[in-house]
Amino acid sequence: MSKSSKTKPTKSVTVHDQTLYRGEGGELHQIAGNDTPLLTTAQGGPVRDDQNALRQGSRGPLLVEDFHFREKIFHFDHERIPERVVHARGYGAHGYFETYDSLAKYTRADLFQRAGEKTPAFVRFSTVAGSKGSFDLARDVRGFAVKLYTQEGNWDIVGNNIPVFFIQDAIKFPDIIHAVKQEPDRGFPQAQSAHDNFWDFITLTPESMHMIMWVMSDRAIPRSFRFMEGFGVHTFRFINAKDESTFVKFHWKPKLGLQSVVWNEAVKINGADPDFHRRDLWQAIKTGSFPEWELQIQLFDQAFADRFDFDVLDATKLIPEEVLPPIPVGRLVLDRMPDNFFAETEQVAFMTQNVPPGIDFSDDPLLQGRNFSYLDTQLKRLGGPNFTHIPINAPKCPFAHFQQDGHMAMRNPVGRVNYQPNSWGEGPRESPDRGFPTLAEAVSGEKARLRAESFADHYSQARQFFISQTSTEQNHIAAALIFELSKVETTVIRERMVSHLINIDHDLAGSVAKGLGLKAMPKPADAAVPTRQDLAPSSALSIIEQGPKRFEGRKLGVLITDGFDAAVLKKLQKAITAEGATFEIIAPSVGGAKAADGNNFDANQMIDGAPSVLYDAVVLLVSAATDLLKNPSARDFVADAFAHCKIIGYTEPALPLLKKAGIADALDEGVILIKSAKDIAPFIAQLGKLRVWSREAAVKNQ
Ligand code: HDE
Repeated sequence: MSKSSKTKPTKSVTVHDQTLYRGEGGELHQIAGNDTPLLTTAQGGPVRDDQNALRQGSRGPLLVEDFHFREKIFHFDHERIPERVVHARGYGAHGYFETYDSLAKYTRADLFQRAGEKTPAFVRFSTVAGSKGSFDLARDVRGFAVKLYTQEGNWDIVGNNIPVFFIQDAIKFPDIIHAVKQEPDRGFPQAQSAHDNFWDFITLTPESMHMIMWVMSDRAIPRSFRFMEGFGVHTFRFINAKDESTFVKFHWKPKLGLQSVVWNEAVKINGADPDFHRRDLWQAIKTGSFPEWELQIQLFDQAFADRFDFDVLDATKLIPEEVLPPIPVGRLVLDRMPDNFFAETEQVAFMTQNVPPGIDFSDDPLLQGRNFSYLDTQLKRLGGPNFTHIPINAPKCPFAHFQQDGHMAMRNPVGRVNYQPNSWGEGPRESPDRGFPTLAEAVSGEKARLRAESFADHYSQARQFFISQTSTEQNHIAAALIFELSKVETTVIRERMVSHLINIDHDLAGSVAKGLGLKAMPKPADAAVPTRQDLAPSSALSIIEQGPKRFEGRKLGVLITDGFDAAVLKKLQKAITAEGATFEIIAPSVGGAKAADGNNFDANQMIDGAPSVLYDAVVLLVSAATDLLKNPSARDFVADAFAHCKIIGYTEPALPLLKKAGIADALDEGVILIKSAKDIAPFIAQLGKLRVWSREAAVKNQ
């Protein structure tokens, strides 16, 4: 054996409180001491050297007998499981659901029987189209999947942040998903719907028009998971102890109100912090600001379903909250991040068919198709039928069955009995009283591939959604359509979309046609049913109307430079904390800045790494703008905050920076001078507005 292949300890050193020794090649080895666990192989064998593979001679080939190297690399090579075919990028958290009052009148579901009952929960938020490593601020639907570990088994409400869907029949799901994902020949675009295949499919599928209005609205670019609604989408059923059924729709309402970003901001956030939504949820939970949603339900009977304007089994329709006001029944609180992302968030398996006794399905053909689909996807992703043995998927109530064996079986039965009925008087048995009751619904009809006539109106609710928006939000929808369609290379597809828009709203169609530079207006698309003009606007559909009116849960960015007024900063910090909001200090370097009183304040971010898109409002707490004027990041910081209609606080010496950003002549009520600490209170009072939307038109005309 050559001398250099030995790894005898030569000299011990201490690094970060750990005793290490240097091998002969100079490399550092960790020594397992009394407090440090010994590194072993997966088989438990102690490892002597984890820095060098076994080789012949110091510069020779590696040896096959190195079982430690082989096992380590083998395991690494198999670390990935297939990402979800949809909703691949997601982020989850633990929490609980608390029931307000008994709903025994409507459902026998155990979790709704007792006021104050707490049910453990795991929630995963996601985008739909992008891969696992894609950015958070894609224009996309957000998944809002809730797993409730009830005393009668897991209940998964696998919903979205939009209450309707693109298609009416599950058989079209592979088509819509193929169309939105990367085009198969070129492998792009990633996490974007702005391309020909998507708009080709959409414009050939009029049933998607209602959903498209939502996806082109700011709902598809939420500011945070914490500020978005969740919806069960389909009509479900409650079943009570007398086997009586009531239809039900589920809505999650964020306690902090709704908020989205603007498109230009979304594009920039994706560059500045692709994990913006993940970081936001992580920080909120880690700092004890636990996000909360209220569960509200729309309850109705068959008579309501019969007289309602649309078919309640059609997932492209909603029931306006003004028509059927939702009832608050409980709250969902997220208070704990997973210990391990892979084990929990990646391996969690949601399935629409997971419902406890007291919840039942409707005949919505999309829901029925989903109930069939989700088991397959778990088998593919998690590698075998025992995915309920993974702790995140295991029920938290007593359970017993005769399923056995299979890949990676972790819970193995003991004893002789693995079937029933048996003569040994052992093992679980079914219970007609306590088991899951399926509603004895009478169904009839011929087998056929059919779409009900009652599903045929594709434009009326798309129109209702559009007319329910504030003018700011309507402008955003038009701009989104123009942006997306401008990326579509085939003119006829652009025209086809405008022909659908004519059936939704003439003015919208006109703006989009103009924005796309169409030479002539196309003919309206053929409509199976003419668009209804009589549906009343519903303010529940507008984000701005459902805004928070307070700054709680939001984030202020404070830019400081040497010589700033520490008293103002301290008062600002105190006031923001009292609002339940957070702040970050930004300085030319992360080392911070020295206040006029001589004290140094560390920064959380340096200006080049913290564009204003990362904040809900900003303050320019500077004593002299001289150095900032030379820094393009500082100029963009201000110009973007203004263009994105944010509230800006500034000190007088910051004026040259406002000028440099081109906004000094356009100051409005959202740009607020802070002369001293006593100006903080009026500034904070403005923050609840979140945005000065009237500025948007001014910015356009600048
Ligand atoms: Fe899903 N969907 N989906 N979906 N879906 C999946 O299941 C599917 C639909 C939704 O965070 C997959 O575990 C079909 C509507 C969410 O893990 C897959 C149809 C709604 C999530 C699947 C739909 C959703 C999924 C992929 C058409 C809103 C992420 C990985 C009938 C109400 C859950 C997985 C998580 C995930 C199938 C339509 C929501 C392939 C066939 C409508 C939030 O099984």
